[in-house]
Amino acid sequence: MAKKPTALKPRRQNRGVPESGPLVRGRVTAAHGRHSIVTLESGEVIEAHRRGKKGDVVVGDIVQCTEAVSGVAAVEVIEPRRNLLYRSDEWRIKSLAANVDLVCIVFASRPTFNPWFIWKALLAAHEAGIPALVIRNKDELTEGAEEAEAAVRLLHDIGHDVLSISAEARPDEARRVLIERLSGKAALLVGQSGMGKSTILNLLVPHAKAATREFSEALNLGKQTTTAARWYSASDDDWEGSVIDTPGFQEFGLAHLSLNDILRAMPDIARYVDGCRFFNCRHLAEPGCSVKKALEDGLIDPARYAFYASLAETADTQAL
Ligand SMILES: Nc1nc2c(ncn2[C@@H]2O[C@H](COP(=O)(O)OP(=O)(O)O)[C@@H](O)[C@H]2O)c(=O)[nH]1
Ligand SMILES: [Mg+2]
Ligand SMILES: [Zn+2]
Repeated sequence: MAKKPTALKPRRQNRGVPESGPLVRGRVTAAHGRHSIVTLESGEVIEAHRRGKKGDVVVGDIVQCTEAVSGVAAVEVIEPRRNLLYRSDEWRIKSLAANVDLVCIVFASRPTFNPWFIWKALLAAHEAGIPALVIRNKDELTEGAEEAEAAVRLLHDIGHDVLSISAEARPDEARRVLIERLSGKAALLVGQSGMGKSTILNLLVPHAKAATREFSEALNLGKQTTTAARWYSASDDDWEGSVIDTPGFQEFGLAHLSLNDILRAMPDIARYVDGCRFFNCRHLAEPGCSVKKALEDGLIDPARYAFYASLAETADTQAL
């Protein structure tokens, strides 16, 4: 005899969720330790804290919070991240931002730029699975222009996307070409300090300056205005999208990448690995290396090889 079906009972929706009430959803736009600023779906901006030993939130995270009590809420859920861009140093990995559509690497001939910074950022973006765009800013300057042009040419030859603008000398044009590329996207600006990231942000999101002050007040950062990434959304007549500004750090460490990761992100080197005598060749000093042969034949840019070698010497080869 068929069993009588048991009546369906509504499942109590309180797994891991406090009894205090429904959760509200929003985007983390600034974070400092356990403190964060969240823009809710309603448009309201609240302060939210992460409690206990749970992982920290990252700018760009979509979170679910308790309803704010006297302006402060608790982050209960961090929704799965589409991607996470990070850099590392010898000691630790530093998350930069999550859920980003495009990494914009900004450089300029002045004050000074380091091609390795650009190349490292390109590797980090590749590893995180995020498309990248290199932006040469201040292109009206004649000092250092030759070096900057050579850097652009090399990047272009490797197959990277490069744009040349002047955020100050030709702001309207810069705004137009950037909007064309960034429309509907969340674009993260990275680069050494002084390259013009914040200038580009202000060009794209005119209310950003005021928002920066509000972030600092809410997170009690005082005058320290650029200690971490900040997410700004634009919803103007001519464009919609988000721009994430970051402080200018001098190094973009890649200690988290394996030799294989590095090669996958360097097609100008990887193109030649097939002829190596040893399958586990690191292309440094091994005999019968087809990468070294291509370098000697002038097929690989010597600066790119030097960059590869410096990373490969310390990279983890276990994954090879
Ligand atoms: N000549 C020139 N200077 C610029 C341009 N864009 C920005 N700057 C200047 O470069 C300096 C650093 O800009 P900032 O946006 O703070 O750089 P960040 O450190 O990358 O955020 C500022 O003095 C800007 O006025 C540009 O297109 N041309
Ligand atoms: Mg800045
Ligand atoms: Zn080799």
